[in-house]
Amino acid sequence: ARVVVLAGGVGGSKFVLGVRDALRARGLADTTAALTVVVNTGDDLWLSGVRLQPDVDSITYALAGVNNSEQGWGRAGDTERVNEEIQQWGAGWPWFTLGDLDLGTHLARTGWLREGLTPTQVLERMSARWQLGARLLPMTDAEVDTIVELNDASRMHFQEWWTRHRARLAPARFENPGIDESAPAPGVEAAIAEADIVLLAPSNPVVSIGPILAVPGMSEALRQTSAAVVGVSPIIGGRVVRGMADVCLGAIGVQTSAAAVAAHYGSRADGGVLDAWLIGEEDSAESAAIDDAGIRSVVVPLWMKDAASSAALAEAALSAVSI
Ligand code: GDP
Ligand code: FO1
Ligand code: CA
Repeated sequence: ARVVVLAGGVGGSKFVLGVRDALRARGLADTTAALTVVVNTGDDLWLSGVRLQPDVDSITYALAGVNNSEQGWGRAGDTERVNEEIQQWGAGWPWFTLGDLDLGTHLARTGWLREGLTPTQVLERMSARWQLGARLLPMTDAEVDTIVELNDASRMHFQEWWTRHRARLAPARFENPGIDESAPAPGVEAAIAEADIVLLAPSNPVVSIGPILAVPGMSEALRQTSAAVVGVSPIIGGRVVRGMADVCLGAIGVQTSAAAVAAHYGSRADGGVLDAWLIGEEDSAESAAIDDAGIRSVVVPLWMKDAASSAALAEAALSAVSI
């Protein structure tokens, strides 16, 4: 089976680990050729002269088994010596920590970008260090950081809004400057076209899946593929289980419910991107509304609390259609 997953950081990486395990359980010894992950690069940023790609790194580190799983970003066992020095210089952001090992990644990446490699080529190089069991592609090679506009029309980088202000400043809207002129990274459209199934990870619908779908050509690729498109709800029991995705949803006028997010993505039969939508038992009362919107709802346990539950969720997504 050729599987494509669209994914952000924390929810994305837990789900992608589950998909890799589910494919292995189906008897695929080497999952690299079978599993392509299209990763959100909308929350990337320049800081202290280096390019950060939080979601790309979360997924890479998680697949390599070197991630800090409590934190959800960064490396396990990292130290902060260089960060303290950056702060002493008054550089960087006092509310944003760059771990020493993590900085090694950013320096390597930035060096390669400066030498002229594209983000796709850089990610290919970085993927080669470990046996990831997946091919990772950035959603686009263009730089399309996310900017948050507040009600008073002031603007700031998404990372400042999210990590410094913890999403407590009401957002009026999210923008990805340059995204309208961007294109899917090389290989993305072909992977979607040739897939047997495309999965939307339970990632933030606004700032993780949103930017991926906003890359011109991406939604069309999802609508045109002969593969089924199956999404997994990041909302369980009417709540975001972690993070501040509810604040993001509010800014685009979408309720924090499994059915509202499904309706936001829309039915593929009706100009949207979904054929099926996995929701939790907690939200099973919303099944009818989802089915009525032309999206087949499937009720499964949605909690990814360990490797086994993540793999079970991924297997449920894979078997939501016959592949
Ligand atoms: P980020 O880029 O690090 O913010 O991570 P993502 O966008 O990939 O995922 C964040 C979302 O993951 C959150 O909004 C949660 O709703 C969702 N999430 C986290 N843990 C779980 C889980 O165990 N199950 C499900 N279904 N969703 C989860
Ligand atoms: N998130 C934080 O809440 N605080 C941090 O200091 C922080 C540092 C950081 C460094 C590198 C990286 O790749 C990610 C980092 N994150 C940090 C996480 C991250 O930026 C956000 O959680 C996501 O972008 C939101 O999706
Ligand atoms: Ca993210």
